[in-house]
Amino acid sequence: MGTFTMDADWLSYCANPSKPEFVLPPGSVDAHCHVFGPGDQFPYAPERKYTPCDAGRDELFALRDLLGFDKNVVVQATCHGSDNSAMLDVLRSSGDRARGVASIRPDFSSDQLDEMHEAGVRAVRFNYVRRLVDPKPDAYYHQIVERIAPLGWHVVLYFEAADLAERWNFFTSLDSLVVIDHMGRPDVTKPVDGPDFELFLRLLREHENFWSKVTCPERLTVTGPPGYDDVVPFARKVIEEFPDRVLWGTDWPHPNLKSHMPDDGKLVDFIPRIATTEALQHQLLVDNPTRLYWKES
Ligand code: 0GY
Repeated sequence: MGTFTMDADWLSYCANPSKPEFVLPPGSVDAHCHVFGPGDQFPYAPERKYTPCDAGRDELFALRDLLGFDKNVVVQATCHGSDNSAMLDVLRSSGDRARGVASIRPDFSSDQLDEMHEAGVRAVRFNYVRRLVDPKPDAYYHQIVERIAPLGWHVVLYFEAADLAERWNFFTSLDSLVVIDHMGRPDVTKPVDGPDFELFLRLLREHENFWSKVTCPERLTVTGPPGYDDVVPFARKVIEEFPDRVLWGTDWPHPNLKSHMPDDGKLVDFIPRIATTEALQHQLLVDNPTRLYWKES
């Protein structure tokens, strides 16, 4: 077990986030966040592509309470590889207020998967972003799909907009529920009704098992904070067309941001700009994530 030095250009999460003006409805779920380490307790993976600042469960729970969320869905971060210990520790410490999205390998035993399920894991993530992981062939993911089928887990996909056409056949062959991270990372300098984003919308229109996270304005924006105005039409479009298949999350502690680090309170204040009615907000923040992650199993 060693000590780790974060990357020289790493931006740490906002140390003193503001209390949001937007009051989250009771039962709201932060459906996309991570923990990093702490590295001396949960070492970072040798094959990682970045070394972050530590950002552990106590900080995550404090943020949850400050922002007014009731629950978290913790997505295994690539800096921990397929060692899910830090994420599982959050789930086990949460008093049933956290669920997990794991990163697994086909050689995980059934006992290991059962234990993860017991702790609150409900999905696996397939990551196609090359700056985060080395690509794997479809056959590798097919093996994982077979492993998780008996548990009823779903699949979370993280890919760049340009990957969608190339991976279309594999993605649409998945018959589990599938959640796409960050709206498939659209290029928000392009028109919302242009061919690239239309392909993404078509995926959701033609495949009712596909959901989308309407997350990460801070990651997708080109015009920048505080308004993230360029991201608004994209997120609004997805929420209004698929109100019962969208999720929202902070993405705390915001890995690999280079331009700025958001104040998480201000990120919450972004929500009413993209979910513009109380009914849409309730679906996005409460009904959808609760149905997906806290259903009886
Ligand atoms: C995100 C985005 C990123 C990183 C990860 O697991 C990860 O390392 O997801 C990224 O760098 O775009 O969803 O947090």
